Amino acid sequence: MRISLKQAGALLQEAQNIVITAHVNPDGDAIGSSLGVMHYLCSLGKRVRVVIDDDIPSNFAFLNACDIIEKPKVAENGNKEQIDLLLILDTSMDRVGKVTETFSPTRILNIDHHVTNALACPAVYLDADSAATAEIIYQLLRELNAEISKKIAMAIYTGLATDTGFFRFSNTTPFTMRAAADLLECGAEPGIISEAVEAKPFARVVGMAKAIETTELLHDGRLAGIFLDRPAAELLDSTEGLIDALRAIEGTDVSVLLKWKEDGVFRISMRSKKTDVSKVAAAFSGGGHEKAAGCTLRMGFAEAKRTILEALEKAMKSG
Ligand SMILES: [Mn+2]
Repeated sequence: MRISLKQAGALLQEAQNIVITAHVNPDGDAIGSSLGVMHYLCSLGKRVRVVIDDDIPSNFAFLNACDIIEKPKVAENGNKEQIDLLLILDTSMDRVGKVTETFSPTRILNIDHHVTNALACPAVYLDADSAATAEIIYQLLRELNAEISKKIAMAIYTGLATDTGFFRFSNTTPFTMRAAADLLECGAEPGIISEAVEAKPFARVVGMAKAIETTELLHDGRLAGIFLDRPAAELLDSTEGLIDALRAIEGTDVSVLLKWKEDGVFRISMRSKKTDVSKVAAAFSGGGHEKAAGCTLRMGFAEAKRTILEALEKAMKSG
């Protein structure tokens, strides 16, 4: 059921023992939103943990993310830990891994900005017009008259900045900028955040350069794609930022990155300037936004490449 922001705030205030989670493969918004709301709830004296079923990129060490965020530990006897509230951020329930097997919450609250959210949680606050879940968290804290400490400001600003490509993507609104300005006044340091978030090991920069060399331009240059089979994918420890490099190619509408995950499983990321790629992602049980979405294909490399290219071609024609 969809609820108002006020109702979401009331659910948070009523609960004492709270677990916050976000999607696997966590990004700056998942991590920043989680930590921002955690610091606030801790300041009210509640018992709060952030539990995410994945590794936390070391880029977020400046938020102490790697120390604070725990991985779920499923009990051997299958018993679940009783908690008051599970807060699921930046995704629906389907992408939180083993968190749902670990905790037995009295209530579940889902806050998200993905238009593809399945609305499966009993209480969902969804605002697909928000640039980031962090933007919703900012609004929520202002609604609750929360005092925004420097720690909270740093975390929320990180989510806002990463989901908007540092305030450059089309999801950036006047509200986003006002929220960011307010967060700067609360102590967020944009230089520290951008340096930390964008830092890459040297080997990755070289690996990215090699991957970019394999870029294929299709449909008169309107589609740019990188297709990484197992050997190519294994040379890269992360493909973070690779798709954004494609987005910058003049004349492109759609950028696609196909990457081997395990045998028979390929991860697809898509970005666009015009075409609605969230529909393409949804057709393969993925999700995202109109201009940034992703999905997983379970098939061989050649078939996965053909499948996603056909779907994108169709979407580009109809858009
Ligand atoms: Mn987000």
